[in-house]
Amino acid sequence: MSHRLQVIADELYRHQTAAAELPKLTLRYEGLTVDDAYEIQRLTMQKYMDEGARLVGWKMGLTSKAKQQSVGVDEPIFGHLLSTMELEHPVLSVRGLIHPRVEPEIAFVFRSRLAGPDVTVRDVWLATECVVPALEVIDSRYENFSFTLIDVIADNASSARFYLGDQAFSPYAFRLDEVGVVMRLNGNVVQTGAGAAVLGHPVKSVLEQVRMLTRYGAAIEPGMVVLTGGITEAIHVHPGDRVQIAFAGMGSLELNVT
Ligand code: 0L1
Ligand code: MG
Repeated sequence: MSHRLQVIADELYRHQTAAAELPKLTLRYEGLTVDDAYEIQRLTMQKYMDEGARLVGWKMGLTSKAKQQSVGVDEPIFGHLLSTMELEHPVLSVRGLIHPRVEPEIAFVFRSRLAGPDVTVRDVWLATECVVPALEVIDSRYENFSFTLIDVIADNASSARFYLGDQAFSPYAFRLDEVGVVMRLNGNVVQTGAGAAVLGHPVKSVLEQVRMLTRYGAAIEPGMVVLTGGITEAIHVHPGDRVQIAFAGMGSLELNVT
């Protein structure tokens, strides 16, 4: 393990836990690669796990064309989901966050392990226990939410919090690419979208997740959750805001921001 990557991971951990912005790593450290960025992410997450957090799943990011274009890439990224990031109730405290944004997602929960380069869509369905309406709170630790691909991977793909709805659904109940989503902020419609925004179909995002994890020697383990990616753009939230997300056929989530 490179000393330089550990130094960067320590710096990111300090900024994440202090909710303090930092300038892009790529402005200050030359020659960082995508593999370096995933190693920085892993080392940073390991520090939380050393403090008692558990790895409960993975998140896919940059899964829509719009988001990929905004960062100038044509591939998704992934991050860790830790037990300390999960909201038990749909209440988001902005304490400990810098400039949080909320996005609607479809989560998969797994009954069996998925690993290896040859996993197929059929394997994903067979391994899936249920799907759940979800939301992710992203909070880039970089100044002005400005970063390159390498910066955002190192910063755990901007993930900060997540919430899973109470009601789980069979993955066979309806077409996930046709699930329509309407997001309201304080009663006003601010975003609309459909599951197809996520790499054409959220199941493809899980497949991509397994392939990327395989490259880094990891897997989807039984009981894990995967957030498949934002169905709409993320919206900025502030104390006092109320976010309602209606998932057609999957019920609604309501998040109060304090
Ligand atoms: O979950 C996501 O797609 C976010 C990935 C990072 C990009 C951002 O922070 O906007
Ligand atoms: Mg997301």
